[in-house]
Amino acid sequence: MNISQQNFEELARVFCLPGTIKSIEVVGNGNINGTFDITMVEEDGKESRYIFQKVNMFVFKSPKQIMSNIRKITEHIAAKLEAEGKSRDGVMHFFQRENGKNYLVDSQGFWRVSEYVPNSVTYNECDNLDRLRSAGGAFGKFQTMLSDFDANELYETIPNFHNTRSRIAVLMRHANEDPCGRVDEVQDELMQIRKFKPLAVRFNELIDSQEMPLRVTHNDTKMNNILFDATTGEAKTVIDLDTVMPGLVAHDFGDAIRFAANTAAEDEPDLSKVALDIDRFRAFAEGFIPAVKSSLTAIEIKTLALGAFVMTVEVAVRFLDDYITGDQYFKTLYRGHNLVRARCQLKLAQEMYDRMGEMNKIVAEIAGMTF
Ligand code: GN1
Ligand code: MG
Repeated sequence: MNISQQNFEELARVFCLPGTIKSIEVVGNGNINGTFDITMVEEDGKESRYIFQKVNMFVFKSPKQIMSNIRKITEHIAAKLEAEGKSRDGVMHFFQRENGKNYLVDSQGFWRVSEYVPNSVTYNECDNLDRLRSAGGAFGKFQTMLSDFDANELYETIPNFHNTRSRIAVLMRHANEDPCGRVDEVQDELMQIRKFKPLAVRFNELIDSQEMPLRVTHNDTKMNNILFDATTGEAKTVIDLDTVMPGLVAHDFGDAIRFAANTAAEDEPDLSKVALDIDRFRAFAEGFIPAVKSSLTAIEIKTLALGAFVMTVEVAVRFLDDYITGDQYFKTLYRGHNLVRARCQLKLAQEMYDRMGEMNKIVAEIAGMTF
């Protein structure tokens, strides 16, 4: 990506930000978009920070639709926070241009600019149980805030995003086509996915039979998609709103567990380090379940732990699919990175499969239910 200081100066001007750019830092957390932390300084020396983001148009085919979704969602949440007398820092804020648009398309791509939430910090490490509990509360609260939001108002930003059955079908089709000659080396992984499939498509069945309601969900609940207050350690803002669309609460719970309750990083090559940390599972669940419980049906609660397994298999499928089709979707740092990620996720999924009973017991206990 060849973006010059001049490009950023131009963006700052278009989004009506005062001052000149003092520094530009690349934020390396996400696997999809390009994110930059920009500090601007005004004539009187006043400094302000902003987040500039270049949206990945290979992944998001209609970024204008994302920005329309985001505008509606953030306005909905901001109104609720205001009614509760809470700070607006609890929801992201995007800047508008003079013409009212909250994005700009230039020769480099699709850009948006958001406020930097003061004194905030993100974490990739998930070993602090209090922090996990707080993260669970924040994602749960986010879900509850949107429980009265009409899903028909939202575009489906990535069709079939958490359609596990379709994700597996696409992978198997690409495995037959073998476009990059990489399928020979992934036979064990494909076999494991075939073994997991009957349980991994359980949500498809429950949606098809209308036993499970679709809600407005976040759909990308990694720990690093939360801003924490650097002083108090409390989770304060849920970020990365690109995939907010109709989904299952179990997807949000499950994806968060997939990332946070892994004893290793999502792309750990040494599989002996990869395991399910049940204390972390419990801590996140202790934050999440009380925040969502009152609006959920019994089956939604009973399938939360299953969500962890399903989301872990699903992302393994996505990483493996990206590997065999030439690493076009996720950012990769080295050849084989997506395969390493897929193997790590499959190891974790196996752990979850083996320990489903333990996870369910904890959910039942926290929810005060028997199942
Ligand atoms: C991507 O952008 P980021 O890093 O928050 C991906 C998620 C995956 C995740 C795996 C739009 O999230 O679905 O679970 O990587 N986002 C999109 O790390 O595909
Ligand atoms: Mg992210």
